[in-house]
Amino acid sequence: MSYTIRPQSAQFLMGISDVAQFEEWLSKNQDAIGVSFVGRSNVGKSSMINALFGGKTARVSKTPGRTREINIFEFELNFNGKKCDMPKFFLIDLPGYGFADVSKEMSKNWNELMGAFFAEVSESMLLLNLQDARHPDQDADRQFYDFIKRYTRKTVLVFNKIDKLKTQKERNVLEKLKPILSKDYKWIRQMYFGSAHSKIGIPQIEEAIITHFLEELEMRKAHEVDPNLPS
Ligand SMILES: Nc1nc2c(ncn2[C@@H]2O[C@H](COP(=O)(O)OP(=O)(O)OP(=O)(O)O)[C@@H](O)[C@H]2O)c(=O)[nH]1
Ligand SMILES: [Mg+2]
Repeated sequence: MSYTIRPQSAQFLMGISDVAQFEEWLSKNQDAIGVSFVGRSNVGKSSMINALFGGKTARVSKTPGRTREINIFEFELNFNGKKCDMPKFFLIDLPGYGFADVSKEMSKNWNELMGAFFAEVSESMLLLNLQDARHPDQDADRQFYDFIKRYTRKTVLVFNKIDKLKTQKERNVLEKLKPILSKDYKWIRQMYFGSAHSKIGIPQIEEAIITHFLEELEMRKAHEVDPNLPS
């Protein structure tokens, strides 16, 4: 592939903790193209972001539930290893869901903030959902899909921490789950096995993200030529 994520190019822009702040960001970035990471607390969102974008882009936590804000970054792509002339893309680290110990107040805040995010953010924002390869398809994951199904986001599902699976039997459980999830959640486009630690699946996930961006840019170009095209 000629396009790659430009290593270490992700710049932190802001952390958003309430709906008003999000809407202010949105008013300036209505057609943002990007990728947002979401998953249960501790599933490895920040680690996966670091594996894809380089170094210490996002903070990795020892205690679950660390990322409570919407953390927004922008980053660039390389073309054949060199910086290329393209718009910047957004990388968004969303607060984790399904953390058992959060207070009522915190989970209310999550619902409001994520409700606004999924309802209002541009359709060009790819959703990258991480699930734990050892404990996939948990109640919290299903509740999350119930929560977002009315927004039908283009979604890529990654089973992270695959390095922790030691036997073929454990992998087979995931292989069997794939068709079930595709049937239940039609908006999932692709599923990958990944590991932020051993880097399994990272090139494939990177390619899925970039392919999405290129498609979005193509669609915009086509719309400029013929504004009547369906989006
Ligand atoms: N074995 C293994 N451990 C991982 C992997 N990815 C993350 N971890 C570990 O899982 C823990 C949580 O990682 P984070 O990246 O902070 O997870 P998060 O989803 O961002 O967590 P919150 O922001 O708290 O919701 C850390 O101890 C990581 O080192 C992986 O692919 N394999
Ligand atoms: Mg995190």
